[in-house]
Amino acid sequence: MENIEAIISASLNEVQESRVRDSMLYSLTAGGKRIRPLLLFEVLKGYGKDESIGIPFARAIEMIHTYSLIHDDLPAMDNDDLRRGRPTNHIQFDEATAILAGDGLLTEAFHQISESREPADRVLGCVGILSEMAGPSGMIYGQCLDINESDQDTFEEIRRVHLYKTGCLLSAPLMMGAVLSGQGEEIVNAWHEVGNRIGLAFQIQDDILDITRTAEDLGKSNSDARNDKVTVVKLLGEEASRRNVSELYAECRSRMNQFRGFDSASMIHMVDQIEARMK
Ligand code: GRG
Repeated sequence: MENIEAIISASLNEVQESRVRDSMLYSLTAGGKRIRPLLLFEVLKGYGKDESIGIPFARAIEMIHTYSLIHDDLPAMDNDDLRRGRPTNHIQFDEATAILAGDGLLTEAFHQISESREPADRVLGCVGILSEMAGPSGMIYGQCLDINESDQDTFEEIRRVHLYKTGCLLSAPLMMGAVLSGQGEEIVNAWHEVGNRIGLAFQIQDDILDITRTAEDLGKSNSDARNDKVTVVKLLGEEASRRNVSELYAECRSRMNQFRGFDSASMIHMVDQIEARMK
């Protein structure tokens, strides 16, 4: 299989040339960490499947993630001007094009999945998971809670925002990988639980990085600090937050070790890398 950058960059090769395609490609190829597609490939690898069957789904998840970042950066949302080390999409292009680029990435994601030649019940299972995790009962619900500050006073309320806004899109590739590997509902739900923990830990890490690293290091502006948002780190303090992150990743490793027929070595290596991330 080609490397992840080649796979993601080729996603829009068949799309009509236009300003909106340029704008989609600008953000899609801006050098994200590619954690979500890599998680999908790790699940397939662990179950001994040919990783290349995951390509349409890996592209789809990265497209949806990229669309969410483009829309999140818009003036009507966080109004950020730096993302992945570059001007945000609406700064580089314009607001209308950035909205269309997000819409285009979201729609094209499901077109990519339609190209899969895996058994139809598995493909359909993935469509159900991805649309639920990205949609109004998943990431969009999280974003809806996030833009309403009255929903974020307590630790539990903040965790709920993280679970939906961040966790759902990290659970989706794990769950899709399990479905494509022929796992049943119970195991797919168990992967969802792993994704929830990665999501919570990932977001707390993000909040720690926001106060310990510069915008230049991170390649993105820190609108949470600008908007004086309540975060887990502000509520618990940095030390307790770091402990919480370690505990959550330890739980993930332990759960991954318990999946029958799953060789967890490579996935656990990836979890170690996510835990050590500096951006
Ligand atoms: C606006 C539809 C809509 C949804 C917004 C995902 C999201 C919901 C907003 C993005 C802002 C944000 C801080 C989300 C939390 C998840 C998160 C930490 C995203 C950044 O993911 P990384 O670190 O980014 O994987 P890269 O750039 O590496 O891909």
